[in-house]
Amino acid sequence: MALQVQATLLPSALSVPKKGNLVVKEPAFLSVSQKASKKPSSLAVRAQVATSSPAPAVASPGTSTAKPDGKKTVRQGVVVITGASSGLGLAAAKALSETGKWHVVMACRDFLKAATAAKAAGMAAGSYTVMHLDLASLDSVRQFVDAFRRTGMPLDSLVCNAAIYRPTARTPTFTADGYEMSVGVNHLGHFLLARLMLDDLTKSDYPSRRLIILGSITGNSNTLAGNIPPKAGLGDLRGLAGGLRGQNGSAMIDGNESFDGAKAYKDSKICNMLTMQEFHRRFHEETGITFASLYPGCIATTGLFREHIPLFRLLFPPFQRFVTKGFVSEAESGKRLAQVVSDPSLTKSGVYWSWNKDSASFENQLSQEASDPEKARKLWELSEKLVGLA
Ligand code: LMG
Ligand code: NDP
Ligand code: PMR
Repeated sequence: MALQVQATLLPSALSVPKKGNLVVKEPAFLSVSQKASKKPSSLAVRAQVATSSPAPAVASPGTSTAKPDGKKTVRQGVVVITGASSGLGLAAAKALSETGKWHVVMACRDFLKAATAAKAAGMAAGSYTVMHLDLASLDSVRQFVDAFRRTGMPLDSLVCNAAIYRPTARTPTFTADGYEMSVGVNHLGHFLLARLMLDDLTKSDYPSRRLIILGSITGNSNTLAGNIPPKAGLGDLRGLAGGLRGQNGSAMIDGNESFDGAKAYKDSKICNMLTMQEFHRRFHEETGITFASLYPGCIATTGLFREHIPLFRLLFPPFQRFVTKGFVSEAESGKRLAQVVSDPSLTKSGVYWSWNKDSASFENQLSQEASDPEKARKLWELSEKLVGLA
């Protein structure tokens, strides 16, 4: 039976609770392993839960272990990165796994793509685990959280990185729950994930626990890039309040009748940056968790632009490299995100990090709208309703 198969795939050092609320209905993530099992490759066998042996050195959640010489070493941290199958997420997963200090849980919608990407990137077996997460389905988000908890791993850092961008779309597409796809995946799926996993972060005994949500320059109208049309803007959030459903109302957050895929993405990035700050206001003092966002630079070569017209995809990297000089490589952006996850100098909470020309990090200024506390509160409350938390 699927659940038993899953259990046998767990690294030996991890345990599955003997009883407890195992999901009766077969969770969506298991169907991936069924699909995977048609292909009897080693990747397919690894599908699902935990990858690779040796098991992650995180089974006993003690903060530190005393060495014979009396010095204490911090245990390996566990970081969950959504959308780690390509671009920034993959580069950060690789950078963190290479330090040996982190076990990376790659939370991805396409299990085989993620497993193949990790191998192709040269990530060492045992340094990562691939798990299924489709942010376009709130059920999948909940199932991911259950599945993660059943591995027994602690959660020390969560990176909400996945995103989709539909630059030329003039009609909306929808998530399983009926919300416009860009905001549904980039904001609402992550909002639910982060809210649920806040508990896990709170329980962690790791010295610095962090929740990181990717922002972007294009959501900030205090920059040139943020003024390229279509400009981001949430208005009074009436479209979100109406449920972002195209048929019975607007699919745009601001309630505009006509759909614009590029704007929907930029709007979702404002939501990401507002959400980070609202988390900070509500939970930083109480939990000590660091909440942060960042603009990693313009990573013009990633899969984010896959739906853009071919001419754009051809010209965008040289344009950013030579004209705006905002270009960064995937590897460099991965190092930047890895810093926000683990650098001891980046523990300040509520910060939107950026990097200067010398690749030095600094606390950047958000636009007025992306730092409006009233809007953040309203966004939080509306989002809670849409994901079923209120
Ligand atoms: C919207 O258009 C679409 O409507 C929407 O559907 C969606 O796709 C959205 O964000 C995505 O884009 C927005 C944009 C389209 O419209 C505008 O920006 C309006 C202004 C248009 C002005 C275009 C002029 C182009 C001139 C570029 C140079 C500006 C440089 C300023 C700084 C100068 C410093 C010296 O705009 C576009 O799509 C334009 C395409 C942008 C990407 C490619 C631009 C190529 C420019 C030249 C490439 C050079 C290659 C490098 C060579 C370097 C050699 C040293
Ligand atoms: P990529 O397209 O390379 O990576 C996006 C990742 O998100 C992929 O792994 C993709 O999975 C995953 N994803 C998409 N939809 C879902 C879903 N429904 N459920 C789970 N995962 C999903 O883009 P980038 O690496 O460029 O983007 C990463 C982050 O960086 C985004 O948050 C983006 O907004 C941000 N960013 C990017 C910039 C850039 O210049 N590229 C600039 C500023 C911010 P799959 O591989 O299966 O498609
Ligand atoms: Mg933009 C001045 C610097 C600068 C920077 C740092 C970016 C980043 N861009 C800049 C300028 C310009 N861009 C200018 C002058 C133009 C007009 C030619 C321009 C156009 C442009 C387009 C059409 N830029 C884009 C697009 C996209 O489709 C990208 C987008 O908006 O995605 C939402 C994009 C981006 N520019 C950036 C960055 C980082 C992006 C990727 C978007 C993101 O993830 O936020």
